[in-house]
Amino acid sequence: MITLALSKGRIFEETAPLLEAAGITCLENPETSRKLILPTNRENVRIIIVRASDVPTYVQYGAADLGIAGRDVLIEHGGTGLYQMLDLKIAKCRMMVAVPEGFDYENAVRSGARLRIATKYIRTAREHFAAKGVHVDLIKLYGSMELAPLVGLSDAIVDLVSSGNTLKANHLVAVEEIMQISSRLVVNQAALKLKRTLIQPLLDTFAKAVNT
Ligand code: PRT
Ligand code: MG
Repeated sequence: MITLALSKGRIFEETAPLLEAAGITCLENPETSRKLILPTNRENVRIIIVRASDVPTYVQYGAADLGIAGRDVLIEHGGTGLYQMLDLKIAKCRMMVAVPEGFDYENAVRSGARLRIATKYIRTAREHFAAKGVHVDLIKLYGSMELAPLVGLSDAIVDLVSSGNTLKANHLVAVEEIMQISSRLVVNQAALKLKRTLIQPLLDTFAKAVNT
């Protein structure tokens, strides 16, 4: 049996066609089903539905053999116990620094001001500003970072941007790109050795599906 950890929403939706290419169909819709372990048409493959940021943890401990998670999530997790096998080029977005319209970010950076940054991505933000030599106070949030500068919790945010509509609706502007994000297939290191005959064909079809 191989177990694949996915989060519902965009990652599940964008993974489904790759799974189809590998001949795997999930037999239940995670958006409507309350089940957390979903069967597939292949009796030796099952899918577990977990929170996006929990995917690497399930794979790290071998509770799932494989998982799909954003580069953002993998960086925050640290990658212990994981092989990062494949960039699936799905769920693409950019990790950005954003500030309220009218806030002079360049000037704040140049003048050496200490910046308060609200983010869910503490590790990524810390490394980014350390590399720039900017002093920051990081404020950890779990969601809706966009609100923080509007109510005076922070000067800026570090968050993911795809269409840019959320920033625009909240009168924020992106001022710096930290990195490009896409989702990666990760594999438990022990599972890759012990279940190679089951896992390798899946990796091969995924790789082929990504590049077509
Ligand atoms: O939602 P939940 O709190 O359970 O967890 P999650 O937000 O981590 O999960 P999910 O399913 O929303 O995101 C899973 C992965 O999708 C992330 O880890 C990213 O790698 C990737 N991804 C791609 C995104 C986006 N695009 C994205 N736009 N994740 C989040 N967003 C959010 C962003 O944080 C912001 O609030 O969408 C908003 C901005 O979108 P635009 O289109 O208005 O710019
Ligand atoms: Mg989300």
